[in-house]
Amino acid sequence: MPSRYNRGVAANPYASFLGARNPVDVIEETSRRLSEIVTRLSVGSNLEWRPAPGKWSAREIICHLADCEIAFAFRLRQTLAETNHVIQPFDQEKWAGMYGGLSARAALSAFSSLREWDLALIQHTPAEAMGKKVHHPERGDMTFRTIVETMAGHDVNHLTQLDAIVAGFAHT
Ligand code: NI
Repeated sequence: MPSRYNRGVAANPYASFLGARNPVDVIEETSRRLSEIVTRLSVGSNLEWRPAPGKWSAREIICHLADCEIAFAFRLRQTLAETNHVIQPFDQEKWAGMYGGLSARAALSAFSSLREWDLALIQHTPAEAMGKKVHHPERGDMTFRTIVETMAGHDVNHLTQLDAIVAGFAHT
């Protein structure tokens, strides 16, 4: 379905979080930012604290970022490899249902390794391939570049949540 019929659903729902920042710069620094946040929160049970009932803890947010990196890794490669690849969405709340015994450290390690690998792929993707077309069943037609921008905006969204959690503990 052409994107103009998508009733206002944006190709990158996180575009406002990215703003005018360079998405590759954002993508490159997120592992370091997450590492600092995990270190800051690795006292007491701060990684488990929930800002509100039903909201994710810092540990769960970092597990979610690791899982999203798996999805992004697959989408980036399928977009480059296939013609008009169709993305398979996933239910993030169902995936979060598996986070019970998983550690923030393991999630951070997985995220950082995958992010390094994805960043290398992105940085070695020729400029003309950045416009390669891909289709998301809910967000419409987009390009490889849109996925990169979505990764960056998604990072900023969750880093903002994590910064707020860290700031909350800084006052106590
Ligand atoms: Ni998210």
